Amino acid sequence: MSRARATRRERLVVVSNRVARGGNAARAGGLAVALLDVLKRSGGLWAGWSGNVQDGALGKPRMSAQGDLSFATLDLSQAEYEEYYNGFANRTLWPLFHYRIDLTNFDRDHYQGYLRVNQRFAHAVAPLLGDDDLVWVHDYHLIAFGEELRRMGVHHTLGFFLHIPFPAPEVITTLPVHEVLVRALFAYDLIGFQTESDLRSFTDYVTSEAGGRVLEDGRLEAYGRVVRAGVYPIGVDAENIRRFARSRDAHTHGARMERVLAGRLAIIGVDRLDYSKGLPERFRAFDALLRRYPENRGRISFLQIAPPSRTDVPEYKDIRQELEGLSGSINGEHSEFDWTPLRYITRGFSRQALAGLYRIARIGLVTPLRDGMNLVAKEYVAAQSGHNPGVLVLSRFAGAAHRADGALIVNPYDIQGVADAMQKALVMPLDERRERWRALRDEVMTNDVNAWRDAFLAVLREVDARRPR
Ligand code: GDG
Repeated sequence: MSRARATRRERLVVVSNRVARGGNAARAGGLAVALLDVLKRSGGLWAGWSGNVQDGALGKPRMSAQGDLSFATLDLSQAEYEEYYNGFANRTLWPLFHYRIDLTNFDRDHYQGYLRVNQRFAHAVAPLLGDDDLVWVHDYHLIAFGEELRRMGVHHTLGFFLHIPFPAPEVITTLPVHEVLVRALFAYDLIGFQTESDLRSFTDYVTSEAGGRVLEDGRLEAYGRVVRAGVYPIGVDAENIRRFARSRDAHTHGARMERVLAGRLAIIGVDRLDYSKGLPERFRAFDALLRRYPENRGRISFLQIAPPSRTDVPEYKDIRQELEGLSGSINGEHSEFDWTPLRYITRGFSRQALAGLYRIARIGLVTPLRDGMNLVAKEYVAAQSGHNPGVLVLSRFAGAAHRADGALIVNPYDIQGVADAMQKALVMPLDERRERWRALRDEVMTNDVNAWRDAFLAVLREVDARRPR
C-alpha cells in the first residue's frame, strides 16, 4: 500500500431506506438501531429517506449534522411511497425473501416505482461522494441503487449488506424480475449476508440460474462481473444494552413489572408487529403450555410487546386483527379474576425500559418463522444478570440460531414443541441456566455490532485497496 493511500482520510457513507436521526432512532426496527449504533462511533454520512411523504418539489437532499455524523435525507412523493415502499419493497421483496410466496404481490408499476426511487436516491447521493469515501448500502429497498451509481460513472468501491434472508433459488425465481434484480447486485463489489445459508442460496442462484461460477479465490463471477460475497452476522451494541439494563428507566420498569407479577415468572416477546415473527404461532404455543402443564396456571405471565409497523400495508392490518382475536380468546379462556396470563401491548417502549423488562423475564421467547438475524434474541441475552439469568427460547429459522449454543432451539411451527421448550426453561435449574447464558453472552459480547461493522469494512477496504485509481 502506498504511503499516500495509507494516510488518506476515509469517510464512511451509509445509504439505507430510512435514516434514523437521534431521538426517533430507537423505535422498532433492527436496521435503524444497528446503523445508528455503528455510525455514532465512526461518524460519516448517512443518506436515505427522511420518513416524510409530500407532493411538493422533491429536489435535493436536506443536509444536517449531529457531531461527526452528517445526514442527507430525501422525502418521497405519495406515489413513490405507495409503489416503492409499501409496494415492491414491502409487498413483494419482504414476503418473498421470508418465504411467504402466498403473501407476495407482484405489480409491474410498483417495480418501476422501486427502480425510479433507487435512481433518484443514486442521483442525490453521487454528488455528495468524496474520492476516499467507502460506500455501504443497506438492504432490500436499495438493491438497484449501486447499478444506477455505476451507470452514472461512479467508480467507488461499493458494499451491500442484506439484512433479511436470501431465499433459495426455487423461491426467488417465482419473482418475474428475479434476474434483473440479482444482476443489479453484481454492481456492488462486496455483498454481505447474515448466515451461511443465505450465502449458499445466493451462490446456488448464481451457479444454477445465472450461468455464473465460483472462482478459485471464492469470488463469484456472473453477468461479466466479479463480486465478493461473505457472511457477516450482525450483532447488537451489547455493552450499551448492559448499561441500559442497569439504568433508572430499566429499574423503574422492571420493578413495576415485578409488582404486577407478585412472584410469578415472566415470559417476554418483543417484535415489530410483522407476520414473519411467528406471533400467532407463539400465542398458540403459550396456550398449549397452559393446557399441557396446568401447574403453570396462575404462576406465569407472558408479556408480548409488538409495536405496529408498515401500517399501510394490508397484510399488516390482517395480522394485527388476528392477534387481537387470539389474545382475547386466550385470556378469556384462562384468566382468573386475579391473574391475566397474556399481556399484549402494541406500543413501543424506550430501549432502557425494554432492557429492564428483558432482565426480569425468565424466558426470552423469540420464535420467528423466518428472520435474517433477530436482534431481540441478542438484546435479551445482553440484558440478563449473571446471578439469575433467564433462558432464550429461539426459533431455528432466525439467523441468530446459527450461533446460539446456549439457547433452547425450537421449530416455531411445532406448537407443542415450543410449549415443551418453555416448560423446560421454566423448571431449568439455576446452574444450567447460568451455563447456557454464559455461552450465549460470550458470543453476543464478542460478536457485537462493532465487530460486525469492522469485519465488513475490513473486507471492503481490502477490495478498495485493489481498485485501480
Ligand atoms: C431486520 C431483520 C435483522 C422492538 N420493539 C421496540 C424496539 N424494538 C427494537 C428491538 C430490536 C429491533 O427493534 C428489531 O430488530 P430485529 O432484528 O428483531 O427485527 P427487524 O426489525 O425485522 O430487523 C432482522 C435486523 O434487520 C438487523 O439486521 O436482525 O432479521 O428483519 O433492536 O429492540 N425498540 C424500542 N421500543 C420498542 O418497543 N425502543
